[in-house]
Amino acid sequence: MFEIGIVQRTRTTPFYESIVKAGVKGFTVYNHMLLPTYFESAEADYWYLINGVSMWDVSCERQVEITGPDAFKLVTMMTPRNISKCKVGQGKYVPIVDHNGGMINDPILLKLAEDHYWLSIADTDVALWAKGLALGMGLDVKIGEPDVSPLAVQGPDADRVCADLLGDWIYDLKYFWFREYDLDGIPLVVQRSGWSKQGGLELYLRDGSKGNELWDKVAEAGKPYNIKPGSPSTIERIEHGLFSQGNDMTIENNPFEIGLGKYCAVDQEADFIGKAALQRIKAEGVTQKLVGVVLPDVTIKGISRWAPLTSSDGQAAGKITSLTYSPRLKKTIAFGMVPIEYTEIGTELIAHTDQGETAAVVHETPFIK
Ligand code: THG
Repeated sequence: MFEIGIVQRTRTTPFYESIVKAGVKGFTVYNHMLLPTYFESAEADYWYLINGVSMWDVSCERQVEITGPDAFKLVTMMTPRNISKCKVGQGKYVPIVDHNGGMINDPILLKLAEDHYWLSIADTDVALWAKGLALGMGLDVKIGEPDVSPLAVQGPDADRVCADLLGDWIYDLKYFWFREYDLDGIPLVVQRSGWSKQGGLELYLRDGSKGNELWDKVAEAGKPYNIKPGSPSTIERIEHGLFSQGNDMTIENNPFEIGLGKYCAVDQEADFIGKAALQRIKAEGVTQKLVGVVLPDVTIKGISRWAPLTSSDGQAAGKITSLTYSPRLKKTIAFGMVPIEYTEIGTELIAHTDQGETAAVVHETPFIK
């Protein structure tokens, strides 16, 4: 194999020393920052998440901070989701689209005050988009990337670890709601969230100099529960139907194609970028859709590039966007972006993977409920 050079452009995280000590074995780059990919092995890490609890350095979930008198106006303009009733202390999953309705990002919005918002972003440069919009619209806002780095605690035992560390109040947090908390001088925002369906919280560290201190405290609180270092699990997220910007969707896709139509209030009173395009797409229907796919004849652990799909009579039929072997289902599962005529459950397609040609059958998502 080869090495990827790490320079200033590829930022390290406040937890870097700790994850190296914990035995991180691989990284990817996300929002120009290192994101651990695995510690023991992808599958061992997955089982710790499913059966217990794991802690993830997800500093790369960067915050785009929008403050100022016109902050609410700008955030409203940036998403098709109706956020008019979002309360201070509440978070919401908010797709961001361009004027064609193309997916730019799918962050979580955190409303810290009436004039103070964070967009906890996936891997595209939302701050630049926000700055361009603010400039073009003549809005009175400040946009920046604050010193905030999330540490996720995920798994069936995650709440117990966090309750031992932070207090029983964490049980009262509803999904995507958050509270500010000072942990012995470590400033945090604690939210019920995280990129898995195993439950848990994310601790947004607000002082990067205290990353290793926070890591140690979580690891210590997690000891009785056998907490392990981990990272967002490709296996778990495909099993449960969590889609990834840049993999399962790009700016070429609209939210209706990827099942995010339910977050698009195209007829809301407020104006937003992409409104006319999404109204038209909703009325006309989509030409392709993201579907589940099962590859019954092979055991493939993953693909690094989109794999073409064809129909049984040799027509182009889209592509596989993400793939994994599921240890719980004991089969290879995937997502595919497929022309609408091939999206019916049970449709038999052919996948052209880098490991050969194989059958691919359209399946509902999530694979595991
Ligand atoms: N946590 C934080 N920031 C993030 C992510 C995160 N930024 C990058 C990426 N993940 C953003 N994308 C998502 C995608 C899905 C979800 C959260 C962030 C998610 N979805 C639930 C689901 O699909 O079932 C619930 C959505 C809902 O119905 O409201 O959790 O993970 N801080």
